[in-house]
Amino acid sequence: MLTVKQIEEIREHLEKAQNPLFFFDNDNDGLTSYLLLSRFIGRGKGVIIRSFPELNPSYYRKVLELKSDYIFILDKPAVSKEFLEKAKKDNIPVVWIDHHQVDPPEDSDVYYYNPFLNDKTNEPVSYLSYKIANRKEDAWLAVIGNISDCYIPDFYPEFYKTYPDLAKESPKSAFDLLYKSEIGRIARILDFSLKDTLTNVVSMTKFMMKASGPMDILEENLKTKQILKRYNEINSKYQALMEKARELAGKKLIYFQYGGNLSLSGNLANQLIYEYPDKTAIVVVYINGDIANISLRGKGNIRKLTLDALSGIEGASGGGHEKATGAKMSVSDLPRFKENIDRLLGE
Ligand SMILES: [Mn+2]
Repeated sequence: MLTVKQIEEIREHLEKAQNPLFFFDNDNDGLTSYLLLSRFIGRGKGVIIRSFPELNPSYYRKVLELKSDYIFILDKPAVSKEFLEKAKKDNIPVVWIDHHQVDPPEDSDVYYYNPFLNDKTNEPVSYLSYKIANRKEDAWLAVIGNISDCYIPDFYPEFYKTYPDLAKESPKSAFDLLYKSEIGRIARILDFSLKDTLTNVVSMTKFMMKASGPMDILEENLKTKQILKRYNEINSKYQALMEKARELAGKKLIYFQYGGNLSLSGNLANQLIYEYPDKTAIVVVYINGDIANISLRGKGNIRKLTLDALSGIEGASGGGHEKATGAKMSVSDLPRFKENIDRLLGE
């Protein structure tokens, strides 16, 4: 966890910022972190990060365009040096809050916060953001971000008291809520709406900035129409992919590969490990052009497995948490990667 002093420091940065720009990871943890912090100060613009694995320097354009005086980076494990240098040159403070298992940035001028560096814990950034903002009325947003990142927060019982119809009194796990409750369905709706066009993501975040509770998302009206439409479209494709992936379940491994223009590998990998908790490894490969983006889950040390399977593959990158990682490589290296996985699992 972050220390009380660190939480207070972040609060001070937020209060100082007159026109902050929040760059957030393109998932529910990133989204709700941005919403929690921005709702707390009642100002700030948000930009979803779609570059992987780094926050690209091209995103700096937004800082100039919006004349931001502060940069917050949420739930992104890597930021390009060039981006940080540009901010430094323009004298714009960078506050970077993350929870991945990574080394701190080399540049000591960055205000960097990561619970992993304190005590090896990795509470979601939306959990940290909730503790920073400390607005009880926004607990539902934090719960959405937390369960999407496989975490049940200590304030869950209070949330349950407010919204008993949307949740479970004693969930078996965070994913039990994500896949088997109404608040989980709302989280999945938001997650898929993050995969919409940039214009639609911007209107969704504007809507979410004012939303007063989780039911606002389910209510069909002009503002939610596109969010629900996008969810239904993606969900039907997603369910078809889940069907195919289930058929590939081996003894220790599920190795599933698909293509197209919609990246769902993280979502698929999460649901597969929820449905198949005994598999040593779940590997979901998303192919887009020459690039393969891979999501890995499993019951052992998946971080080690990922890094071992990548060793010797030039230009490949990857990392993440002990139980959940991502990797990226050229499609031509996939056979070698698959071989490595098989060898490491002894299949
Ligand atoms: Mn994330």
